[in-house]
Amino acid sequence: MLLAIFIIGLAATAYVVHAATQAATRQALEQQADQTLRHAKDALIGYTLGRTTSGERPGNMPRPDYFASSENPANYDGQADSGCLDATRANGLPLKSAGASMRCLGRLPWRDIGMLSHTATEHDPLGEMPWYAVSANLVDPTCMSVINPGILRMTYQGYVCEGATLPHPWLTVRDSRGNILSDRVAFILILPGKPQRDQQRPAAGNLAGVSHYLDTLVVPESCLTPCVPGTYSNADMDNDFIQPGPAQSASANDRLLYVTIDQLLPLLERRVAQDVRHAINFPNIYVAYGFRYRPWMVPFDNPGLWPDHFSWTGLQFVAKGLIPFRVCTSNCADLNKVVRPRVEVKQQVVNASGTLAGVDVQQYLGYFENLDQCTPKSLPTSSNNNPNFKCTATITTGLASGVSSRTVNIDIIGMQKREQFDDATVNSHAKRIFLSKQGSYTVLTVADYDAAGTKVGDATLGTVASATTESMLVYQYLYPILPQWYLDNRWYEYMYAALAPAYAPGGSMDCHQGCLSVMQSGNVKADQLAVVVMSAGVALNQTLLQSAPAFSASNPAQVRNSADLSDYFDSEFNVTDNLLFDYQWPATASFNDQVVW
Ligand SMILES: [Ca+2]
Ligand SMILES: [Ca+2]
Ligand SMILES: [Ca+2]
Ligand SMILES: [Ca+2]
Repeated sequence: MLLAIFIIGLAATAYVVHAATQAATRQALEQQADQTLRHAKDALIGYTLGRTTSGERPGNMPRPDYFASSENPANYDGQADSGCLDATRANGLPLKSAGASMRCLGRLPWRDIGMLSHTATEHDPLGEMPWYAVSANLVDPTCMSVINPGILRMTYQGYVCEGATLPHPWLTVRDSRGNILSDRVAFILILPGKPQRDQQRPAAGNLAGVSHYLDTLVVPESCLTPCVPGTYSNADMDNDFIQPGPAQSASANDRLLYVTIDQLLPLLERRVAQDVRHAINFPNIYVAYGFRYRPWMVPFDNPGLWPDHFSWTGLQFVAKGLIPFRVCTSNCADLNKVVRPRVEVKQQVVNASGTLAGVDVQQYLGYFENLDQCTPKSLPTSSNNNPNFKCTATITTGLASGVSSRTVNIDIIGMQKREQFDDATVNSHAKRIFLSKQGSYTVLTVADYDAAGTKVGDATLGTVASATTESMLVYQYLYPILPQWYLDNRWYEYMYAALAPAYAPGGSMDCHQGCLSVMQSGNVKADQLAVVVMSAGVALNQTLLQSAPAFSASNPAQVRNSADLSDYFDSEFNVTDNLLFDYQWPATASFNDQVVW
């Protein structure tokens, strides 16, 4: 009897231990699955925020990877394929890259998004590699030609390209009883899990399509309310997805993680604001030229009139306002060079001796231009001063026999400056300063030295004879450089910047003269700032400045485009003329200004 009780007790303990082990194993697998999904989500967001190479833009999402006949051979290689599924065809193939029936649902292009640690095989029998559904709005730049916060107020009313409405719907995700969790989903990651019912995933030959990974779920008429009875499939290309519950895992085991466009867009907006801040701060790299102050902004105007209205700004500059910019698509590093001397000598008097006799001394003028080794002794800031430019270099290769080093100096003193401004247009927002020769000056000296340091030859390009054109040209770009996608996607309609008095052109760079501060919930979050960039976010129904009951979705507080700052920014600090700015993250229904510094 005792023995029997002991055995029963042992069996019961074993059962409890077994059940506990099973539960722990299941929990560990679920945690692993969620980690895979989160990892994929982070990689996807990082990828889309970083799409800045030529022809791309932040916000474009990758297309999925299919077992597609357009590839040779068809494969699941982790790379995006040339289009998306076609909902008008039974298996969705062949792929299409435009049109109303485009459905972007396939295997995660893990290789493209840099998720290199993944080990799932191409046929993935255990369903460890996420599938990926993305709204066609984010993979169709021809139709969705602009991605900026304005798309959050656009609705889908049928397939229209480049209109005032969305070309494609956002995706819908439902809970296990068919209730809509969100119908504004940008993308979904779906871990398929092991095969269900008659799903088959052969290792060779024709690898299986979406219906062998993603499941169908029936929500019965007898479902617990609130619920929406029906048959839901994650494989049927209807932009509508369902998350099976734990109780349904015997028939449907897909595991979903989704990101709405309302979550994705603020990340994108913050990234762009950071790019703008970086562009405004370009003088930072010219500290050696004494050029640390930041460029002026231009007066706030109706941003919807930009960029055509850019020229209206003429030469008006202010410390707070819209951001004048210059678009650059290639060789961008060359555009904001503060000083770029180009010496154009019409006649020269060369006196050369020793090893330099007979050498074409004038070639060194071009040498300095290429190496950009000129340093101004005084940076021109007014129209009548006389800046002095000086360049020095030592050359140790390609020299004559017996010469160990050759020093080259350009020293031009007493240049007379006159300014000329380019017309401000979309493609050229530059200030140029021309320096004209006046009189005769020492321009170039060259000297050769042997190994012992003894001078063995020298040359002087002693004077610049009278010439009718400028003999020296200095480019001094004042506008931040921003990429083509910034212009094309009209981000300038959202961006606004403030410049601390201490860092405005000519400022002391001493915060006693006035710097900027960012506040969070009444406390200082950051101070002593030279520049603050704000992005307005999408127009809100109510703001901290304009709240209920006067304002609502049908009578929104903010209407764009507008010449009124309170149609863009949402708090007292952010619209008034002071040195303080309000920051909140994440955004709320009444405050969505993004502030970066
Ligand atoms: Ca493929
Ligand atoms: Ca599944
Ligand atoms: Ca569906
Ligand atoms: Ca706002």
